[in-house]
Amino acid sequence: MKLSKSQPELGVLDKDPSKIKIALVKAKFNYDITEEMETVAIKRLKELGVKNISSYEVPGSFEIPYACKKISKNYDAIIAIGCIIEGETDHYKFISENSSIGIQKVSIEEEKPIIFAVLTVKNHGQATERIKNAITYAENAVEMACNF
Ligand code: DLZ
Repeated sequence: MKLSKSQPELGVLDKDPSKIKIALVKAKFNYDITEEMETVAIKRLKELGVKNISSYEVPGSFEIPYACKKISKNYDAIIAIGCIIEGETDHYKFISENSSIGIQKVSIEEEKPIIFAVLTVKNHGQATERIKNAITYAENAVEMACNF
């Protein structure tokens, strides 16, 4: 049986991926997850022909929108990587809401594609299972940078 894919293959690209500039902004909180996601994303970007790749680190997912705003003019797309694990306090809610809304706000304000690669999960196991999603996030960044 053929497994269904959540997304179709990367379509036609209007630009050559070797000409685009991509930045990754990665939260250090839950570093074992975010570092691995960064590695997976960079590998996929290189497979797709992207040559100009820069990485930035911020303390946690809450700081991602600000960093994206500061660097956005220098890149064709940004991949925002974070991992927010639900705890026993409301911190999870505040960080995930502000991170997601902040990223979208910066993306629209700066007219820059920012890929939302921030995991919001209940536990470490769920986060580990989703590290591979970074492949799709890399593809999303290339598609948006090349076609818009
Ligand atoms: C403080 C905090 C907590 C409790 N949990 C997370 C998390 O699960 N994921 C994440 O990326 N960051 C977390 N942080 C850190 C905040 O994002 C932020 O760095 C601090 O509140 C300082 O502004």
